[in-house]
Amino acid sequence: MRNPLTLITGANGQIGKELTKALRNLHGTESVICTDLKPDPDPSGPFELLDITDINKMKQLIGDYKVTQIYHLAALLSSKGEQNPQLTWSINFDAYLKILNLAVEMEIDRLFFPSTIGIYGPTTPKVNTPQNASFLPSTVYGISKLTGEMWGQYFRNRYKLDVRSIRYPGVISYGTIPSGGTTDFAVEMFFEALAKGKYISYLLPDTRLPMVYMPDVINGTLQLMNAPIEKVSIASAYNLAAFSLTPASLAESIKVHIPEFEINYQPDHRQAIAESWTETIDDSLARSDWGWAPEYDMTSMVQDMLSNIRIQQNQVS
Ligand code: VAH
Repeated sequence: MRNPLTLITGANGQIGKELTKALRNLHGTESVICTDLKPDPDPSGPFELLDITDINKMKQLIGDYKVTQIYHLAALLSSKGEQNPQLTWSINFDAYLKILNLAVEMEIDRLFFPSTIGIYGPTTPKVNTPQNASFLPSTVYGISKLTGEMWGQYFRNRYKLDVRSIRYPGVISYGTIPSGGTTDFAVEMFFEALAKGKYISYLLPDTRLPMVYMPDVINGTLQLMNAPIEKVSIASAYNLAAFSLTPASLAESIKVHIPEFEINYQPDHRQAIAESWTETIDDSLARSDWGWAPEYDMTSMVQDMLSNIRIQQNQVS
């Protein structure tokens, strides 16, 4: 494969910011072109405004920068996506199908598509969710991502486009606070515990969800993208997770470090979304195909989150 010149959509987001750092460390700042709908207040390298529904602008950027690989992260997440289903479909799917066609036309070497545990639904086995099962997602976010998975597999089979994808569980990180998701509580809780000593959870205490810590997300994503194609047995999307937690178990883990921390519960519309997903995942195919092996469990993640948020806040103050 040619020396990668990477274009990232949704680069200002929770995963985009961290992936940008990792790719620029690997390949050099100028080899990663970040794009997003809004300006990056703190760009660390090439940045272009891009509305991903503007496929002509994307084609122009790919040509201008001689892009060889794309990480297409731009999307509306599960909770925000329900506020405007038609817009969510337009952004999360219609735009993606145009990008798949553009990737073939522009002979892109490799394309990453983030899928999600949001593709699981009420008929999906809740424990040790298999790689293949009944998937009837209840959100437009999940429907758009499941459809995207199937089109990615089709473009690999029909047009030999090298599409790679992971079903991300809830992603926990300290660099960028996520928004519009159902798993955002697992990030918000840390910041509120440190700032106010209390948190009101929008999910019930025993709502168990699969999670992964950002360093493992980045390492796993790059492992998949750098794996020899013969190791990538599927182009739909790999199940992946590191640990599962509930709002109550995460609160208990935080209390080990902040004994005075208090949590209360006021479930909202996101409770039904969370209950439509699953609790634990079988990610054995990712482990056997390309060596997925998370380093962080909940205990080590909590320790790392709290210490890094404290460092971040001392730097700001
Ligand atoms: C969301 N964080 O909550 C995203 C994710 C597994 C959930 O896709 O919508």
